[in-house]
Amino acid sequence: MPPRPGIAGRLAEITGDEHVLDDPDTAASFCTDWTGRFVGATPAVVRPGDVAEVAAVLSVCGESGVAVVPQGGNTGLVGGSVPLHGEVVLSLRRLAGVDEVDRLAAQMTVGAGASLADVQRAAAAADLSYPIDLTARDSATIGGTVATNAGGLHVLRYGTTRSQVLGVEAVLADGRVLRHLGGLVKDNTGYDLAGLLCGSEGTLAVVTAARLRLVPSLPERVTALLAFDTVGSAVQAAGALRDSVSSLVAIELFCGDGLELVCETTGAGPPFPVAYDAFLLVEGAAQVDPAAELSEATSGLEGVRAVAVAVDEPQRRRLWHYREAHTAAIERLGVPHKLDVALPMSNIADFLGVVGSRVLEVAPEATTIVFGHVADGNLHVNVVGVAPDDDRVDDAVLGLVVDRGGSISAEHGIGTAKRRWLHLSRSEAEIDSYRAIKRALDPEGILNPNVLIPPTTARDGTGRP
Ligand code: 2HG
Ligand code: ZN
Repeated sequence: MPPRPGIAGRLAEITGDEHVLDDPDTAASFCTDWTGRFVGATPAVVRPGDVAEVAAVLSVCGESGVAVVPQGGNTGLVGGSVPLHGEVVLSLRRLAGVDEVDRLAAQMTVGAGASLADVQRAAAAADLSYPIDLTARDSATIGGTVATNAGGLHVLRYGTTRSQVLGVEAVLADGRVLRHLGGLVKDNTGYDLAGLLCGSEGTLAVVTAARLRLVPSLPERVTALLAFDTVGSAVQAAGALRDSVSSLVAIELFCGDGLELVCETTGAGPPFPVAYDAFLLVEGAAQVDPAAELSEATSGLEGVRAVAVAVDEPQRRRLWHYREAHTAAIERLGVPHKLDVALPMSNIADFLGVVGSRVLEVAPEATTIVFGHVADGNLHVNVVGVAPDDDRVDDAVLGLVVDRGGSISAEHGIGTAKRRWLHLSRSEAEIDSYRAIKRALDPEGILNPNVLIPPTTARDGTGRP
C-alpha cells in the first residue's frame, strides 16, 4: 500500500496502518453521537495501543496544528466526543487493560478504554464493587467516565466518579505524561490534578489510565417500585427514604408518561393495574438482607398508593427495566434534545409541573419526558419532535432551571450542546479561570477545543482559548 497522505499518514507511522481509519464509511460511527443529534466528520480516527503512542499522536497533532477529540465508548450525550469541527478522533478503546485488584487497598488500576462493565466484573471477582453504575455500562469507558465525571445510579451513596478516582495517568497536549497511580489515600502534596481532570471533558489532557477506589460488595439487595399520585409526594418520600434507610443505594424517579412509553415500545406489562403519575424505584443493598429496613420505611411513608417489591433477580431486573429502558424508548420517538439538569430538591415538583408547558410554548409539536436521579436533584429532561439544531427548547428549559436555582448540567457535562449557556451556571470570573487553566495546559488549543468553554473574541486574534 502506498504511504497515506496528510495527517492520516503521519499517525499511521505511530500506530500502524490498521489503527488509522480515514475512510468516511469506516469512520462514520466515531463521528456521530449516540443520540444522532451531533454528526461530524474527521480526517482520521487514530487508535493508539499504549500511552507512548497516545503521546506521539498528540505531539504529531500539535506540530501539525490539528485538533483532537478524545473518545471512549462514544456514549456521551452532549456532543463532546465527536469531531464537529473536523478534528482527529483519538479513540482510547484499545487501552483496555484491567490490572489485578489490589485486595488489601481495595483499589485497581485500569486503562482508559476498559468498559465500566469490565471494571465492575473485575471488582466483583475480588468480592469488591466499583460503585459507579449507569445504563450505558457495557459501552461507556473508564476514560470517558473520568473525563465527564460521570454520576449515574448510585451517587447518593458513593458520590460521582471524582470521588472514586485516586489518581490518573494522562498525556498533556505537548506529549508529556502525568502519572500518579500509587493510590495513596492520603497524599496532600498540592493541586489535585486527577480531580481537575475529572469533568474536564478532554480539554486539558488525555486520560489513559485511572487508579480507582473499590467498595465492599453488598450482595443482599431489595428493590421496590412505589407509585404516587403526584410528583410532589414522590419527591417528599424520596427525601424521607434517603434520611431513614441506611442501606439505600438508588432512588430513581419517573413519571406516568415515561412508563407508558416504555411499556408501549418494549412490550413490558405495566407494574400496576392502575395508572399513577409518579414512581420511585428504590434499591437497598447491604451485607445482610436489607428488606426489613426498606419495608418498615416504606410502610410509614405518606402518599404511597401502590408498591411492588422484587424478591428475586428476574423481578429486580423487571423493575429496573421500567427505569433503564427510558433512554432507548425515547430514542425511538426521534432524535432527542437531552437536558440533564440539577435542581434543589425543594423545586423539583414545581419545575416538573411547568416544564412541559414551557416547552410547548416554544415548540408546539414537542413531547417532553422527564425522569432522573431524584435524590441527587438530577432530572433528565428529554424533548423530542424538535429539529436537532433548533435550540429554542434548550434555551427555554435551561432558563427555567436556572430561575429555580438549578444547574444546566448535573452529570452529562457541557460538551458542545450546552456551552452557549455555561454563563447561566458559572460566573465570568469562573469561566475566565477555566480559560486560564486551559491556556496553561493546552496553549495551542488542540485538545477538544470546541467543547465546554464558550468561544471568545480571541484576545490575540488566533482564536485560541
Ligand atoms: C441515565 O440516567 C442516563 O439513564 C441517560 O444519564 C439519561 O437518557 C437520558 O436522558
Ligand atoms: Zn443519569
